[in-house]
Amino acid sequence: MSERLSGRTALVTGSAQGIGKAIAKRLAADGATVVISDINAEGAKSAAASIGGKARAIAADVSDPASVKALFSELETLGGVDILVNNASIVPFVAWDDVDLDHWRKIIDVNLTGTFLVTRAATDQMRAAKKPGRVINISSNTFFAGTPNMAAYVAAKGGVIGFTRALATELGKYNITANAVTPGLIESDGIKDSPHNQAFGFVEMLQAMPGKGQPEHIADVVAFLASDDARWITGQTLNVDAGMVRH
Ligand code: NAD
Ligand code: 4PL
Repeated sequence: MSERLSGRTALVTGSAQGIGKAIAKRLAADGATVVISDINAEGAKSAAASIGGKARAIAADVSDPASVKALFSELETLGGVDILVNNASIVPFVAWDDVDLDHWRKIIDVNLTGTFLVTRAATDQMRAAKKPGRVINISSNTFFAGTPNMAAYVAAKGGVIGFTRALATELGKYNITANAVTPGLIESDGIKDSPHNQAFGFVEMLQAMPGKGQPEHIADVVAFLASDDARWITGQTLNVDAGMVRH
């Protein structure tokens, strides 16, 4: 087993289940100490227990500034973070006629503002410690495809890509890179329990390669972006969807 991330601490938000959990597992396999953070405290604990070793759980709501502050006070006692993966998100399936201001605000708050809040705290900590750092933001290929039933989500995920580009510019001089990953439809825990689960047939028809996207397909790419091999990549958006969209 490769130990390319040994000595590094990674925070993965929204990692009690799904893609985030697979990312945490893969970073731990590469030797990182991983912090599983999620609004679901019990889920975070069991995910950390399932990974074992150097994994630990700290509950937090990425959209709540006080909760993010508490998370980073606790992370400070662990020596801070080297790798941040902004993965926490609500993945809605809401018909356009039901997209009202409350829904819009909630999705922007968690999926875009949550990414800002956690990134603000993490990169301030990296800079104070004079450590090189990695920020990896999980966006979505729905930003390219304009996927139906998720207008607020698509807007938030586009915002995440824009933020990533600006962040790369702001933080390059501190040796902190910022990149985004855009998964296509992935058979995660959340997707299996949602109407999106019905879309695999259609999505597979558009993919260049057959098969259902799995959390590990994303986790392996995130681990590469977190590794030294990716040290000259910043401000980029890496699309990981078996060729469903080509941009
Ligand atoms: P999921 O619903 O299975 O897991 C999301 C996790 O985020 C859950 O554990 C949930 O509790 C947590 N979460 C939600 N709100 C939170 C908050 N305010 N604070 C902290 N944690 C919170 O989702 P998934 O399918 O694994 O998606 C993971 C990421 O990948 C998301 O950013 C999603 O937008 C993105 N993505 C998913 C797909 C897909 O098809 N599964 C495709 C493209 C992008
Ligand atoms: C192609 O990010 O990328 C459904 C649900 N279909 O959340 C996503 C595709 C969904 C996606 C996504």
